[in-house]
Amino acid sequence: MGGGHEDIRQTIDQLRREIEQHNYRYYVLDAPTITDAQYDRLMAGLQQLESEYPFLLTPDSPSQRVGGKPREGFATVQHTVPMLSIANAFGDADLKEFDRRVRGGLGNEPYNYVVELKIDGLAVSLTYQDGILVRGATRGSGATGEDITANLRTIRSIPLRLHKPVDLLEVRGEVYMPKESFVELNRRREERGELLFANPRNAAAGSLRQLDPAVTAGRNLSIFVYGIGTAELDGERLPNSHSASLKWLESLGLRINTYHQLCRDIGEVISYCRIWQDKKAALPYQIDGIVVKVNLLAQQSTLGATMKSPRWAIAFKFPPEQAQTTVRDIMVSVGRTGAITPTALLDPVTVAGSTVSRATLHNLDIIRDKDIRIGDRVIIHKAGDVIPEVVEVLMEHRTGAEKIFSMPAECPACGAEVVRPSGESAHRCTGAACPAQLLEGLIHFASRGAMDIDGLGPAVVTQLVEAGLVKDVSDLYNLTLEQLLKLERFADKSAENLVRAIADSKENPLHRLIFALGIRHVGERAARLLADHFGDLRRLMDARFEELTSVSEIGPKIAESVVNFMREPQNRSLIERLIAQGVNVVVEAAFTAGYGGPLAGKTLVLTGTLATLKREAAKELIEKAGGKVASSVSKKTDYVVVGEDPGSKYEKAVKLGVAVIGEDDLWDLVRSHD
Ligand code: 1X8
Repeated sequence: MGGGHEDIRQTIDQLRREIEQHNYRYYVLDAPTITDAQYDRLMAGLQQLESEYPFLLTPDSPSQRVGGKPREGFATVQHTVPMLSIANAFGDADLKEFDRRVRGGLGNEPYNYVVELKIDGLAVSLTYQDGILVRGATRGSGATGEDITANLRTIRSIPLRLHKPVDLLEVRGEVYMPKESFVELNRRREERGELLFANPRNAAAGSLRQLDPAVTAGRNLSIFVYGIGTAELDGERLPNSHSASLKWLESLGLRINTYHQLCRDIGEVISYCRIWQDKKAALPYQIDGIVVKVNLLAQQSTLGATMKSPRWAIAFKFPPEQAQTTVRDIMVSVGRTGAITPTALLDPVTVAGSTVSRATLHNLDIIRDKDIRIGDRVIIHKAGDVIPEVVEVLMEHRTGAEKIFSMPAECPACGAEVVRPSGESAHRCTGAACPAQLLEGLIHFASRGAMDIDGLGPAVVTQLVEAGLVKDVSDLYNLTLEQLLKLERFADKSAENLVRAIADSKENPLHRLIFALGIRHVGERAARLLADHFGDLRRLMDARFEELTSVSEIGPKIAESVVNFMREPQNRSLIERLIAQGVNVVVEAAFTAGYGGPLAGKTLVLTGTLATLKREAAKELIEKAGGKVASSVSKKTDYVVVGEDPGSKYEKAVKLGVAVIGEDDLWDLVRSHD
């Protein structure tokens, strides 16, 4: 198969290279050269071609990062070279003691150290065979870990293919969640009344432990690679020092942390640790110390390792940053979905480099569990270096004058009743026209990932709402230069830019609009799946629960939420207004899933092992062509697709006189669109 498609193959190949290059620029170099929308278009182009020519699909295609279906558990993998942990140093004395042992071990020959940041994430191992990512595993016990290849493939800074082929390469690195993503993830979870992650490391660990790679894909994880486990390479010489290894790994397209430095002695190491203790708060990811390594690999071998850790490395750990203060009051605020969040107002105190005067208390359960009362003396810290939180109450300071907090019965923004839905930890405002919810909804609509309207942040949105210019998101598209110029802080240029940015957002791909609508439980990934499947917002408006759940990865919770949202007359008329204003509500690709596809209205049943298609891929192929896959054969079945070793479904099809076809016939059907 595949002969006669050389031109298509080349086009697909070039698109893949181009997309991978933009991935590399964006996720590894942090220096993108195209906009998100342009990237989306390239990817849509590739997916379009791949759906028309599924036999040209390969696992290293950038469209295949999220593949496969949820699994039952993770397989165990044996690390060929054990993944050791590094011994800790808690102060200068420990570092000096480490240096004395290194000097003794090397018999007074000269040596250097490399110092690097210790990323607070999860250690993983990546194996490349002939330059292709074949396995990713957790550190686990160090001797054995878990196979999390499918999850690691979704991390865009992990190359699926190295820039140069190396026979065999096993590298180690740290997967982490950027502070900003951690804050955003917890904010969303709080809105939904879900359990919160304590810090970015737990969030990263939880995301990698997902049985469904689609969940991991939505978590914005990244990686820094910092070492080599095994490298086999014919002809070429391998690096002989740690600093040269880092350069080499970088040249292969792997993401290296740029903050590392050669130190001539332990004094320089100690200074480096001091510098980062003060500077670490400014990093976009959390670090918990500095890793110190002897640079020459030959000297590392001489020093060797104990059962637990190498003798040539040590991790300087930063002390945790906490502070004591007093809770003066507890106030509540209202989010986009009406979640009511309590916040402690504190006597100002410095923690991790900044003054803190409030701390989120998340929800009533947490206040009760920690027994936080107004007037309490408390210890606070910053979760993920960012979010001030109360760690614990200093009970020995209790005087008896402290006041117990209770949730208000009415929304502080609109006066509507406050309820606590069963099974949720959040309290919610029930007011449909609550101004606080409107404000948050508008901010979400304009945010990155949603409609991405430059210059329309929280401050401007507040201004627009207070001036009465915007009552729902569709009003944004009626804003005029004259109206903006009357507002404070707007000059000709900024007003023009905002009007243009709002107008430009009309051309956004459909999935951004669906996400921007703020339908509960519909995150960025679900929005993409819905856009791909329905192809037109008008079709999504009338989608039934059954069709929604038939979309792969869309479960009953999301489906129910979409149906409820679309049933609401206010939401329907909002969508009609957006359409009237010319906001794009269709997927541009010509071949939109389901709608008039070659298998539209057809029901197929799969049985047996197909020659080239895995079951999931066959299902996707059929659905992309507009057909449905059912699990059992009935008179309503249009075709039964039969592979090797078919089951009883085949016999039933014959008995009922349902058309029986093979994989080749399926391909023909799918490609038969006029
Ligand atoms: C753990 C870590 C290492 C490095 C950075 N972050 C970590 N969490 C590094 O080498 N730069 S090394 C390491 C380990 O060997 N357990």
